[in-house]
Amino acid sequence: MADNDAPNTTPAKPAAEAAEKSVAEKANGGPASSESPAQPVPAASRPAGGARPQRGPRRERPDHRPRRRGPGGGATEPNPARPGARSTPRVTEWFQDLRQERLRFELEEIWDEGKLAYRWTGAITPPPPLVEPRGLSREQCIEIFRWMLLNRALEQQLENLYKQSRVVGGVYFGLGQEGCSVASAYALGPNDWMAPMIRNQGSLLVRGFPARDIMMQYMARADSPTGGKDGTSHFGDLESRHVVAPISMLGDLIPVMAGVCLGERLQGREIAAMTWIGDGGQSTGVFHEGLNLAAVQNLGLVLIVENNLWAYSTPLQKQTRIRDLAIRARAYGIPAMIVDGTDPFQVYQAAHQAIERAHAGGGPTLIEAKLMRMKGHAIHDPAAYVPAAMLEFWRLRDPIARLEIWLKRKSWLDEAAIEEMRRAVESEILAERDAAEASPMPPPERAFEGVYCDGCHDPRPRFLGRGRRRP
Ligand SMILES: Cc1ncc(C[n+]2csc(CCOP(=O)(O)OP(=O)(O)O)c2C)c(N)n1
Ligand SMILES: [Mg+2]
Repeated sequence: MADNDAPNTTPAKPAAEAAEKSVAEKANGGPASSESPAQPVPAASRPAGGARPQRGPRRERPDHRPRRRGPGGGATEPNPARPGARSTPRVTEWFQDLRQERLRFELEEIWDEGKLAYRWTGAITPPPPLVEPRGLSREQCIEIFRWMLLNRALEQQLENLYKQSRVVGGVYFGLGQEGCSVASAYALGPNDWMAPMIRNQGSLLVRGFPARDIMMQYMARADSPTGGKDGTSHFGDLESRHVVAPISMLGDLIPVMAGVCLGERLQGREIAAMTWIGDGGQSTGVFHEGLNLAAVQNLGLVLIVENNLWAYSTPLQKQTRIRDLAIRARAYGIPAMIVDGTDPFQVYQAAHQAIERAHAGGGPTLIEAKLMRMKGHAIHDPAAYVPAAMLEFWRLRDPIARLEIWLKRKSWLDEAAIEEMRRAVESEILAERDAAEASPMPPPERAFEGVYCDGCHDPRPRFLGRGRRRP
């Protein structure tokens, strides 16, 4: 497979580079420089692990109307036929490919001893170095690395707990996707919203959920975010962290998050609402409906398509004939970016740009992150259908290993410092596991609580028509 559907605008055109540069410069309060790390970006600032984001001052838009901007994030070109109107942006303005390497491999369907199998052909080459981070300081790069280590250590611990029969239900892994989960959520500001999917445990950690919450949830303990009533990562926090819980029906989070943006706009605020979807989930009808709704309403949806090449046992080739899922954005008139999902700096850069656009009332962005699901669909799936050579190719693109090499080359962390960080992360996870295990199972009666309102709410219509009175 070679990804070849995207418009040939790469490497980034000068206009796109200039736009990115100005975003990065704005964020840094000065020109971006890889040698002199930038100051922390306000949109990325967040409380330390476990702390809750505070609601800061918000941009008021009293007329409730979004600021109209071109999908490229900047103004579109004036339309000479209709003075005052703006013409449709050119292709180069809607599409950016930030990648350093193009993937060239083939996956063929074969019959092996009467069984369906796949053959992967391609060169198993090492990846290029990570791109220079834009708008991220040295400390922030190291912080991202630490979140990624924590993400992986958490999932390893979940696997152990499952094998000890302590997990109720299955376990889903984001192995190989940690850089994407972490760096995308890292770009969100405290007033933005997110809705993770099952592989985005890293985003939950970045957003301030302690690892014990995730473990307790998987073990259905009484102190878990859902009090033991739901499992896996099916929990959120609407009050302070602005996290909508995952929805099992793939694609449904897209219109929900579009609705979150609309709700905020009706209260005078332009925010970014990030959610993730897979290559398989992109085939649902609600993906198209939700994205179109966000597009026509110019809502600040930041949709990250994690193209990990498999949807359960269905390879991308069987899902769609296109290879670059980002080109679908064109159908909705919204901008798209392609990033190497194993390079956290590319992911951050794209997410940051999309979030800035959302804050400025510039509407939705679709970001396709190319990466690989390095384990089965869930813990029960050994993924024997994935060819070994394909895994070998992607193992060289392990996001943690790539960032580790990059940090060492930069002399920002040496071997000893990395070892110490790994140990600290490991003991943090063990302490979190002990705390999670100390939580009891919920009492059976709890199953009857919270099903119907028993006086905890005062349900009344919030928005009444003119002339109507509250009952
Ligand atoms: C609408 C809908 N159809 C089918 C499923 C069952 N299902 C759950 S996950 C999954 C595969 C999803 O693949 P993808 O979107 O590529 O995400 P990945 O698991 O690779 O991260 C399927 C088919 C579902 N949850 N929702
Ligand atoms: Mg997939």
